[in-house]
Amino acid sequence: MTLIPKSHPRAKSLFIREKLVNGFEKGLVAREGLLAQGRGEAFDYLLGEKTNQAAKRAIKAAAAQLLQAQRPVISINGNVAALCPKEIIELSVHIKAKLEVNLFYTNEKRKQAIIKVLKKNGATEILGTNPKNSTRLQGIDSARRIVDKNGIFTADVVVVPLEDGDRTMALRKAGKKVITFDLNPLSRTSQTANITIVDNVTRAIELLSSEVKKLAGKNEKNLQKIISDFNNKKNLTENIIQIKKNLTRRAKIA
Ligand code: PTJ
Repeated sequence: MTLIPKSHPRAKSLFIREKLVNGFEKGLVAREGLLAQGRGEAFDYLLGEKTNQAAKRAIKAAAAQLLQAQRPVISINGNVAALCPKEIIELSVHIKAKLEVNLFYTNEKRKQAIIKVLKKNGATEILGTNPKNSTRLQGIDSARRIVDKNGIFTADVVVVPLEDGDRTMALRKAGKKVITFDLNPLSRTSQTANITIVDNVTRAIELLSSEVKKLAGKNEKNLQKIISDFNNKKNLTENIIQIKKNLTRRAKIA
């Protein structure tokens, strides 16, 4: 473990990186997960490493969507298990969502390590672990096509943090609402999800739980209005404009 001085101007980002590297060393994260983190860091840097207004709006819409869901499921991959296992489980408790381990770079040993971490952090039921309950989601070639009959397959709303491109489209085609956390507003997942939270999952996940608690008392009509007032394309464009502004500002300083 590297010692990161708290006074370092980018200490928070370096702590996130450290969590991911620790997760890799514990066998939770795929090697490719380190590359995904690098890509995320680049976008986080360009976005100013903070939760912007567009992300806050997406978080509110996601909270409303999750409170309306009948069968919500949170999909867990290696990066998420390393970065925020406790916070993901807390969210699942607030919205009564099932947790399903679903890996792109499938590997039984890694899956078991992820399950262990989730259990250590309080998860009681974890789907995606019993081959007898598995089935295929149409329209994907990767290992992500194998899903749990009682989980993602029958879910109405699926949360897919840090996702690769194909599955979001397949989930949409299967009639599901998709919520993602993705720092890259240009990614296929960002562009095809119903609600894209363009923020670091480590910052946004707790904000989402807080928003769920805030909106929990709202009636169906109010929740529906929050969802229909939200425009994902417009929100993504705002993030792209934000990146452009930050780049221009930095170019002027240089
Ligand atoms: O554990 P597995 O096998 O399921 O694999 C997980 C990874 C993440 C390796 C896999 O899904 C993958 O390769 O994803 P991609 O295609 O690299 O996409 C990940 C997206 O998440 C990219 O657009 C990144 O910018 C973004 N990202 C990376 N870190 C974060 C992030 N978004 C939010 N918060 C982060 N911390």
